[in-house]
Amino acid sequence: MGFATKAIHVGQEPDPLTGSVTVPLYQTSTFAQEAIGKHKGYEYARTQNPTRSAWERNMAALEDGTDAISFASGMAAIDAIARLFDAGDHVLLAEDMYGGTFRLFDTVLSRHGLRFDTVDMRDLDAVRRALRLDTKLLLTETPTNPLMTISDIAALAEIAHSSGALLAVDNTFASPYFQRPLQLGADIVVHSATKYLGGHSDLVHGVVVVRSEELAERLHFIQNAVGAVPGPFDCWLLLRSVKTLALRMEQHQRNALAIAQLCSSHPAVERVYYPGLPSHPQHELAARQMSGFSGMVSIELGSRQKADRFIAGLRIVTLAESLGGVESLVCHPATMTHASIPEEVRLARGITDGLVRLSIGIEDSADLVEDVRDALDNCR
Ligand code: P1T
Repeated sequence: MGFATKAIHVGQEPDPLTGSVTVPLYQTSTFAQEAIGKHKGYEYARTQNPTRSAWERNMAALEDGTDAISFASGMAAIDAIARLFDAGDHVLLAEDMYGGTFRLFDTVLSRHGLRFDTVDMRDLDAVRRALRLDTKLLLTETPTNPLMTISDIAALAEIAHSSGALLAVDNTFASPYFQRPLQLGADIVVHSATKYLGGHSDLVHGVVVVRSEELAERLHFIQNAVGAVPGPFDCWLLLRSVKTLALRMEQHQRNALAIAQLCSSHPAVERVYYPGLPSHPQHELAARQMSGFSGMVSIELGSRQKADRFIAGLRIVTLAESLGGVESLVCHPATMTHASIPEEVRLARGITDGLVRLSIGIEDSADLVEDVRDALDNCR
């Protein structure tokens, strides 16, 4: 079955009771039981909810996994992955990733005894050197937020497995439409479903997908025991959103390429980060492991003053955190999404005061090109 067919039909079969072609919204906290210990498989909505189960079945199919486990946010999903491990275990994190993920390990999980190091996941020798006997997990993002670096998923899976560790990939930027890490050897995929999966900037949600029954069982246990579960309405919205994921991703990509090309030839831009450009240092790897390059473009303008002028000059693209929605957004990573990273670390990684990140939406391409061109002209 093709991706778009799966997105529309898996877990989304007509309701056997009424024929409703959309999955019913079970907005309930609990389920009536016939007698003590006699029920229809649903007891309490933290543990199971039929709308949530339908969404998890759908998501498992989209990532070519066997099971999905959903959470109240992307951060809750990443936290659940970390809870698979014990105090004293060691995790290798990608150097360049969402600031909130770094903050979770740095300020919360490390207090509970989980140890971690960061490493440039592009450098496979550095990854091998950073492995320790007690390393249990490699967690990478690809493309990364906000510098669009690419991790070689198959190579990292081999390195992780050769030392008995698991590989988890945050697939938020690519979406399962353009990249399926489980097929490339990863053990765990995680998404901030707030982004492309939700697609309309109207919900916060996270989801983990696996292909091992044992991992699925342990993650469902954590989901229920910790309780960072999503509400059924958000799961219902996601079932609706993914029906158009394939169409949306094509348009995100088309528009992003147009913007990346414009920025590449505009004198106000010092550097463009977009894996779909042949000039991206890892374009070949991206083309090998992704079927498209998604809708995120970062640009280096050289100074905070120019970034301010660029952002002030935009009329359609809105200044806001987040990404992956139908509307184009712009963000200043240094003061917004990556503000929790110490300044010297941030600057060393290239997240400068002149870096601006664009989440290119699905508006008319010509309108976006005009908006970004005018704003770039404004900041010279
Ligand atoms: O916001 P939340 O749904 O909890 O997801 C966290 C998260 C995880 N992984 C990646 C790659 C992310 O980009 C995010 C959230 N990112 C933003 C809010 C942002 O603007 O980059």
